[in-house]
Amino acid sequence: MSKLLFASMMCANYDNLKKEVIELDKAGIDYFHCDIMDGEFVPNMTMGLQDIQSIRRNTSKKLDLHLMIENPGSKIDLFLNLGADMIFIHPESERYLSKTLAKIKSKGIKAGIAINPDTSIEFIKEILYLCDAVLIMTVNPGFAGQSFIDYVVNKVRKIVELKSEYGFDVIIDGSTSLERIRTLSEIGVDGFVLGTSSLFNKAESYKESIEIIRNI
Ligand code: S6P
Ligand code: MG
Repeated sequence: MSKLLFASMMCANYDNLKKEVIELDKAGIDYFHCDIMDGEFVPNMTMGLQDIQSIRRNTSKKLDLHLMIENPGSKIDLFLNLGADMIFIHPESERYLSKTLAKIKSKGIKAGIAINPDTSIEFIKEILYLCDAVLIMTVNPGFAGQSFIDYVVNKVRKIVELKSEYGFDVIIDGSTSLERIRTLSEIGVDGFVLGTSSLFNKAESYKESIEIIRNI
């Protein structure tokens, strides 16, 4: 089964960001996943606008932004001209979801929602028809290297069942080990954000790791 693979760029080596981007591109990654945090919605800060611009300059592959910030709608203009192909906002921090999703789409950018482990399907159902993708967090957002939260799998199954009715892709973000990628692919998940659990800080090269993941 073909899977969309997203490289979680907050896990990259920033001493050599350009080299990292070129290697991941050559290794066959589909998306460069950029985690943007504000220290408010999540207790951490990671990538900034200049990091995204640098990545954009060095690859023609797709790039997505995962905005873990308060009131993304009030800052969305900052992110619309960076060359992103897809932008995820969190419904937990946005009062005007449909308005912000529509604004993203009006620029020809795919729009998606990212949902925390504890966010219910009922909470998001109304706006699923506007989503090109749903990014399901299987860790609490903010940090790499956390443990997978098992109870989210039940929700993943239910969201996958809604895919054909609403027409969105389901992507998993958080602790996506090879074993998890295998079981979640079987359920019908379309893509995975790859961080320290399966791509970065490994003995294998990016090319070797991506080949292993594609062959699952
Ligand atoms: C975390 C962020 C993610 C992480 C990724 C790290 O808030 O949204 O994209 O970078 O989950 O992966 P791992 O394999 O270290 O958990
Ligand atoms: Mg992310």
